[in-house]
Amino acid sequence: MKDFKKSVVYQIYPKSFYDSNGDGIGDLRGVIQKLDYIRELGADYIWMTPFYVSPQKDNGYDVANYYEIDPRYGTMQDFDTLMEEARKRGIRIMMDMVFNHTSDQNEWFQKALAGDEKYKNFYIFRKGKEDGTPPTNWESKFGGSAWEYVENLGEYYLHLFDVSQPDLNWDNEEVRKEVQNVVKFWMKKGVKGFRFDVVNLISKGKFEDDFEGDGRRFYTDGPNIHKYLQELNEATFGTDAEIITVGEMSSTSIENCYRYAGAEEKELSMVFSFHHLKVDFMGNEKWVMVPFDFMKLKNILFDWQTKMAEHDAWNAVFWCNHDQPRVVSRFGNTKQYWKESAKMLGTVIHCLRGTPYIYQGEELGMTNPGFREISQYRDVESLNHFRILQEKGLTEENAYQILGIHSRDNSRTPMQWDHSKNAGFTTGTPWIEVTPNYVDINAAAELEDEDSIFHYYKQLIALRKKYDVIAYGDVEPLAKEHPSVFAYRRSYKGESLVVINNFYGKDTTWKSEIELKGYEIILSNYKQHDIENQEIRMKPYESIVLYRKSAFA
Ligand code: TEU
Ligand code: CA
Repeated sequence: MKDFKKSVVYQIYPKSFYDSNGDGIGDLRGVIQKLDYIRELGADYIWMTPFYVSPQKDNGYDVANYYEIDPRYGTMQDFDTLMEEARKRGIRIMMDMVFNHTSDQNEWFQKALAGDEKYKNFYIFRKGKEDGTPPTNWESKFGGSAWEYVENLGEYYLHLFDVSQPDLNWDNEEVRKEVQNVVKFWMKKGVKGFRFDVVNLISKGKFEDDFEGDGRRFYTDGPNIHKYLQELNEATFGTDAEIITVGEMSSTSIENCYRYAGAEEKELSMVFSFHHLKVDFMGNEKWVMVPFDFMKLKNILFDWQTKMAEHDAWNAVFWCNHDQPRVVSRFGNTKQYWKESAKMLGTVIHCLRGTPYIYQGEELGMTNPGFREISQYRDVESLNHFRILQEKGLTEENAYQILGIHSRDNSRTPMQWDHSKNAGFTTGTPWIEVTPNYVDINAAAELEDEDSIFHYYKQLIALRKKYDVIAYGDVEPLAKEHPSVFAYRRSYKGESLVVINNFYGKDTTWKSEIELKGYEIILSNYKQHDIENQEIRMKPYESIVLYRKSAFA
């Protein structure tokens, strides 16, 4: 049995991973062909974003049929082969379960639209206000109203995401049973991991106008959320101790996460939270251009680290996924210190308390693509906000700059396999353009180079397996007030680990508040170090991981 505290998850966005048949779209056979690459890296699980039948309005997060594979990605036979080939390599598959909403093409929604009462009650239909406006003033997370009017029913339906993604009504027991059946179906196929998409939004509270925000306070971590998760756990994955689960928690509170991911609670193994990835927002507003706030980043991560530990609850730790820009472009340096900063960012995350997630290409230091034209963008959220920003009065140029920083397409460009045409991703025309720097930044080159970011990530994964303190240790923030150093100590049964990182491209000095005698360096992105007594002079983006084992444990 795998221990999720010792495990690392590698995230694959199948559409952009590897195309096996030249149609420009990555597919399951492509994933099979690259399993040895993931084994080489050393990841234990592969989380794959959705590849069920879907019109792809939101790249698969709009599910039309939960029981079948979209032909673009392959067949059920390909899926079975993938499971088998992964198993042979000691890798497990984690499926993405999208249960807050379905696609409007899902047969349940089609029946609802046709007026079938049973299926209307699978979704959230409401009459408009007397003046004909939507039931509440809530905003969709992808822009515009969260309600869509259906002429022939004379009612609106709720969609927290795209208009093509109607929200399911979890207060209807039949919906909860249907969802359980989906999980059971994939469990029977041998799936040992589940990621639940925006699962803390499933229990809607009161349908009231929000005069303080966009409506999220009425449906986030809603009234029956813990009950519904416990019920799902008990009826499905809770019966198999080998299964690990992670819930994606949108705008959640830490108090709720103690329960979602608490060792004693029967809900989920761990949670993704996003507060640390809003440090380059203005409040909740993502579509702005502001430098990231390092002190805020540090405080949020430390806060979650220490409080989740106090409550015996478990974090997923990560910088990147298919919704986030590339971290080296965001918090690192893509020019002079590309390699150093990518390694430093990896160190910060992988030595924290929690299960690390690596998003495809992060282990290569892939960057944002630098798109300049709206025709290069594919993401529904980006396309909507490009329009909304200009409606708000921003110039087109400004809108491009903001998209260039925050668009989800920044992470969705094809995986950079080698320096051949299209980065070796496809022999056809890729569904989204390749980032031009693939000629230098690619897997083939990094596999060859012992000093590459790839090999550094490989070491980070190996260290977690080797040292219990990384998997199980307590966390203690260090250098809290330092304006550029991110440091912490981990401790476990006489082992201790001190992780020190310079988050910026300038030299800096830190005088450690703890005794550093007796430690050895087990990992660093530099060969030379300048440590004298308690004083550490650090080079740009330098990372040092120190380890000590006490003889008296
Ligand atoms: O994302 C949830 C979510 O709210 C954000 O990631 C969102 O995409 C963005 O931050 C808004 O600015 C999940 C999936 O990961 C995402 O790909 C889906 O589009 C979304 O749910 C809907 O299923
Ligand atoms: Ca293909």
